[in-house]
Amino acid sequence: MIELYTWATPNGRKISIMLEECGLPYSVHKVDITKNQQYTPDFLKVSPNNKIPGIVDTDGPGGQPYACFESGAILLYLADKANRFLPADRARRFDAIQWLMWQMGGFGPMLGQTHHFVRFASEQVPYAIKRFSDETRRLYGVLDKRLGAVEWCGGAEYSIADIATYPWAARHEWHKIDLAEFPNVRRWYDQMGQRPAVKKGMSVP
Ligand SMILES: N[C@@H](CCC(=O)N[C@@H](CS)C(=O)NCC(=O)O)C(=O)O
Repeated sequence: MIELYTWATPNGRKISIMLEECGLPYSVHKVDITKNQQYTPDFLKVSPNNKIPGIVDTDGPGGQPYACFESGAILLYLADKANRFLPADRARRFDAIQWLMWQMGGFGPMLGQTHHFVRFASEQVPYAIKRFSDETRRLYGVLDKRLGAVEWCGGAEYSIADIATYPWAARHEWHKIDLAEFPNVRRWYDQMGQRPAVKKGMSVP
């Protein structure tokens, strides 16, 4: 059983989508980050960086419970456990891992900063809004080029790179991106949205 500690955010939903795709049994523990529940001592044992998502696999390596934090590491852990959504071929596997890292390092943190300065900041900071909005748009351009060349983010196969990227693209209205300007992203986004596991995972918690 996977104990999933999560909230209704893109990073949390990566993991619920993955668990649905893999058909792994899991139970959901809500960590309300608007009420600072990410700082409770019990949650910090799972995720010492006080951020969701985190998991505990009650049947981890050696049959022992195993805790894991950082959504990219959790996706790799679950892909390894289920032997799914990461190609066996080494070149293809590392293609998928590269795009997973691209999401973790760029198409996530930068979009998150755009959300902060466009939607939540207590004061208008035009420099920051421009900096992060420009970077968001640049990243959509990179993704659009990639998806014009291959079907899925990682290459020919659906992988954890797609699962990591989709919940962030699903917030395109928050970062004021019109998908009509990125037709290859639009094609991929619609394909992703039709997958039953994606639909289910996006509604957790
Ligand atoms: N790099 C981390 C980022 C996780 C993250 O930013 N989580 C946010 C919600 S999407 C959070 O828990 N924020 C609470 C806080 O910053 O206190 C990952 O991918 O798991």
